[in-house]
Amino acid sequence: PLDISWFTESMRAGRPVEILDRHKVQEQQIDEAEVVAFSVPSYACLRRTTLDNHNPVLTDALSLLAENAELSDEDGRGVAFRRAAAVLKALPEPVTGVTQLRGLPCLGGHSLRVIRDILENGASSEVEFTKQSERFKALKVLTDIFGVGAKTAERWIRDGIHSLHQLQESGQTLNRAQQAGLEHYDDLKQPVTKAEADAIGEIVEEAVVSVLPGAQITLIGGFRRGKLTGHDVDFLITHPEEVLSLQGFLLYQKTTRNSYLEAKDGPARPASNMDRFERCFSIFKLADAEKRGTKQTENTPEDTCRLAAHSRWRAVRVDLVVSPISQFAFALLGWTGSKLFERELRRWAGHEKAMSLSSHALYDNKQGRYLKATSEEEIFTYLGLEYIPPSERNA
Ligand code: DCT
Ligand code: MG
Repeated sequence: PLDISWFTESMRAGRPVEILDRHKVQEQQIDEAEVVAFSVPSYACLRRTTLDNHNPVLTDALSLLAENAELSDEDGRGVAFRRAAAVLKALPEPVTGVTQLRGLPCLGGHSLRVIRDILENGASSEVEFTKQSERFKALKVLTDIFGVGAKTAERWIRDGIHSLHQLQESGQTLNRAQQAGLEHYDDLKQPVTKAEADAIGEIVEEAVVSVLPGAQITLIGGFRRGKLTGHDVDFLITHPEEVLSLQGFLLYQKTTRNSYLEAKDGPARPASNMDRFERCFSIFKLADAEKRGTKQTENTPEDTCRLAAHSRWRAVRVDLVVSPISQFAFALLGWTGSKLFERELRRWAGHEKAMSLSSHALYDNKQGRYLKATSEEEIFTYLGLEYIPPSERNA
């Protein structure tokens, strides 16, 4: 009989991928000796996914279809493509034929068709068609505006607006976020570098600590997972209620209050999708590197005008999340990402452990109580998972 202990062992250990090497296969005299098979656990939170992706062409194609589905209000299809892409990201080497994918989880007929198309013809007709489609291009351009979601873009497209120029000419009323988004469109489309993230981190830290001595500022999101660029910079600030004194640095800000009350709220899963942190989506004004050399102090309105007129700076999306100390570990785990890794953690908690995990707390449905944690490691332990460091959460 086929010895699969290597597989069950790695499943138990939560180890990602075990490659069935050719020699082992030949020893076992399996017919498909030429096929290198992969195996991957189906929950992304059982896998270690680094940034070292061996199948970028395939994962880019599936991610594009995921994005198109998400922009078209087809979240189910979006998640299916995201899961398929994430499985390929976890493979230890490039896929060369679809037979290698036999038995892998999360690869439905649709995703397999796309993969086969690319492996056999060099491209997927569906992906190429989507990329060229006027609708997809318009959805992309419009949702790239800070403050514009899929629903708004959809409405504008129905009104015949497909480009920024048409939007500006249309006389549509834009809210403050969208006005700022349009104004800084080109800047915000430029990826943010780690150096820029660090520079912003220093400014945020100084501002926060001056108001809240002892506050903790942690870089979260993609940069915490080791990414070198991002679409924004995400920070977790551990302190309950104070308003940040970043006037002069923020070109746009919108804060939401933390309305989470453990005692009153019952299970951790919030009623709406929106996490109930005090949160500030902002557009940050970051001076060019040479300007940053000198210590930045708070800008007066005159400074801001002068800076705008004479010196060079760029706008950067900055997402500030504030959490009370008691929720720190949950916020850290919940905001480090990737989005799919987070989704899979919550699915694992709910389906396999009868627990509700959010960015605020972990609730054990069987015991009927909240489980306290002060570190991410403790939360993984409660969930019966091997600890996965941020750099391996890039599902
Ligand atoms: N997050 C999540 N679910 C969402 C949105 C966000 O779990 N619907 C979490 C996971 C990542 C973190 O918040 C920050 O979000 P983004 O900045 O959108 O993601 P990112 O991984 O930091 O990507 P990028 O590097 O492009 O900023
Ligand atoms: Mg981010």
